Amino acid sequence: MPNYTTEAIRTVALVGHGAAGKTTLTEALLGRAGAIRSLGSVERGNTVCDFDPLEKTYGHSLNAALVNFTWQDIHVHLIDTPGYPDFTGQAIGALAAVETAIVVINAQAGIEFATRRMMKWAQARKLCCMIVVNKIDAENVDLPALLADIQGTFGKECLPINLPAHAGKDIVDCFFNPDGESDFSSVKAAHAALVDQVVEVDEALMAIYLEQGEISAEQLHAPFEKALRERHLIPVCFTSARNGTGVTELLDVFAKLAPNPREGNPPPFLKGEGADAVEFHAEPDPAKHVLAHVFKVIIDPYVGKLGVFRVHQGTVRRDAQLFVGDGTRPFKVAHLYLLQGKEYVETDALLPGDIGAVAKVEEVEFDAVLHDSHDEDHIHLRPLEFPVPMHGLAVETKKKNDEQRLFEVLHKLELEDPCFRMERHPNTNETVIRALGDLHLRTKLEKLTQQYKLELTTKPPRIAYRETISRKAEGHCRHKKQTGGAGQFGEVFLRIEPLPRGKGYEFVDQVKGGVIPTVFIPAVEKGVRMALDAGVIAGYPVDDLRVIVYDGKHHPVDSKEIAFVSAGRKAVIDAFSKAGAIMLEPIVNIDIDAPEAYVGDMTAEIASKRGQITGTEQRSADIISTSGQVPLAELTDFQNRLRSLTGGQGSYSVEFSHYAQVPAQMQQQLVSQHKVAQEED
Ligand SMILES: Nc1nc2c(ncn2[C@@H]2O[C@H](COP(=O)(O)OP(=O)(O)O)[C@@H](O)[C@H]2O)c(=O)[nH]1
Ligand SMILES: [Mg+2]
Repeated sequence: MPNYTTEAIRTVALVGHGAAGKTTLTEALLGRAGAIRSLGSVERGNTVCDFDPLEKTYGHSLNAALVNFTWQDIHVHLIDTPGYPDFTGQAIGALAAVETAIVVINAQAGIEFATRRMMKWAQARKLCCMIVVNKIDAENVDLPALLADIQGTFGKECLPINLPAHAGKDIVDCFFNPDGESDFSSVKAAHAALVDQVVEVDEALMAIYLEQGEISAEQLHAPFEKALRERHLIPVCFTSARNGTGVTELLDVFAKLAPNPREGNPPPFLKGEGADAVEFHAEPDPAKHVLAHVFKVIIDPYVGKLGVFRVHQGTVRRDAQLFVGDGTRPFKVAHLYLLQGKEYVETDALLPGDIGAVAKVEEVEFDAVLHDSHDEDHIHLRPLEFPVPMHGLAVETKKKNDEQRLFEVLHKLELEDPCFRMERHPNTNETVIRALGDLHLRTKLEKLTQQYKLELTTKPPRIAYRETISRKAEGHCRHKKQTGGAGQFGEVFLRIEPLPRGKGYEFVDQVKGGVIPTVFIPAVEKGVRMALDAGVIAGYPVDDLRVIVYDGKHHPVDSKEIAFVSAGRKAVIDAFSKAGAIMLEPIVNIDIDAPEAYVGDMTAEIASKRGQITGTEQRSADIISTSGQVPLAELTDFQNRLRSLTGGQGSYSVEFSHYAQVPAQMQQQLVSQHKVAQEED
């Protein structure tokens, strides 16, 4: 059994914009706590957290990495997350595993895009938040101005819990110290502001404070945690990860002030499915049934599949039997690990609050709940909201034999990353991978080629156009072949009618008197489907139409399935040619978030893309969201366009809305492209 208790555990995730210094700070914390002997650096590519070869190549984090260390008998689980927007999914997953989100701000760059974004995600999950201002050693840093900016953006409840002193060489505590020297503001003022803020959540304590004028740190502890939980307080700390200033003080903040698993907001579990689901409170009691949540899956080339989980209730022991979700067969925890960067360290038991991993369990998936009793079936965490991957690329293996392996590997990558998706488009015969941005896609491709040795070609994915008709029409085909031996005969009369948008395809058999024998009707439909799936005018599947077969002829000897397949196919093509064929394209809802100054550019951008603006909305202090509808075909390369328009400060999301008719000129283009392609074949 562990020689510590749940009360001695702290769980924190470092989040924030890229290059704020999260990975370096993690290294410094590990060093100061004595968990590593020498400090690595991001530049040399030898930090504990950026161990992936691709992270070394790019010089920044691509994955969430876990470490743990002990400081003054307190066990800290820390998750270092990537700040680059393409890898947000990793950071969001990590938020499901911790009590405290630590938003790291680069003192030199100030509040950045991902700073805001991560603060928003952390608040949405009701986490306790802290801010660490890092790089206080750097040049051109104006800390008082930054602090004012932080308070202006995230609220007056952002209060310094320590302050730089002696020209940034030291950090002084302002919570336990009522007075002292500091470089700006004053310890006394900061202390008073903290106490004032904390007692506001506890009326009885407020009365004592008003009466006595001072209050002990012990008395403040419980209301301090309450203020964190209620977001009535966001402590701000200062560090230089590079030269170690403030690192010990930050460890002290973890140990003395960060919430333990009983003090944070309870994880938002739900029991039951859909609308019937009710809130469920896990209790961080080691003696109760086990309840753990898998917030990350790693496919390790040597160890296999690892499910990384946070224990919320009960004790997970090696050799225990655990269920995955509603699964009926338990698995045995053959190996139980603590993660230290790329190292897996075996352990025997994990308590509520601990973060660890199980290996080689096929059923374990991202977001799965692990438990040891059927009482805990149907429990899941309130779903995490991830950005939807829309950035697509069509991939194909150079060797035909590799195709199956490509699907398997892509499936693995999907399991690892909730913001990565694979789609198969049987109609266009394309495998499309989707991710959050260019770099995200590129890292996946590199993994496919380098780690899995797949040779690939890529191209932009085809837009999923559709064909349909605008009026009723009749079609006919008499299929007849008499070349020596047995002949082929089948004749089909049919009618096609347009259906409303989104109604798909209907097939109606109105043949009377067995002129086409019932056994051959499926053959007629098969032929019809072949034509419609392949597309008639431009090679895209046909949608929104009804096909009514009403007459035909057969021959007692020469009628065969193949004859009716062929007749059905040609009859429907015949009808299509008279039915005013039109083409449809996918329209998406788009939301673009950008600083206020760019709103004009954003509306102009949507308008120039055959789009329509549906509204604008204030998202936060200076971020405006512009919404509209745009044809998906217009959004190829929009990511790069937005990046250059807004200097990287814009983000967007799209979701499918509906199909709409393409302009006549585009239709002509698509039809002639198809003709050229067919002639080449
Ligand atoms: N001057 C200075 N540079 C730092 C500090 N912390 C990190 N850096 C540098 O900032 C860059 C980004 O650091 P990194 O830890 O990768 O940031 P992350 O993207 O937030 O993980 C690296 O070049 C670090 O050496 C600091 O406290 N002071
Ligand atoms: Mg990093």
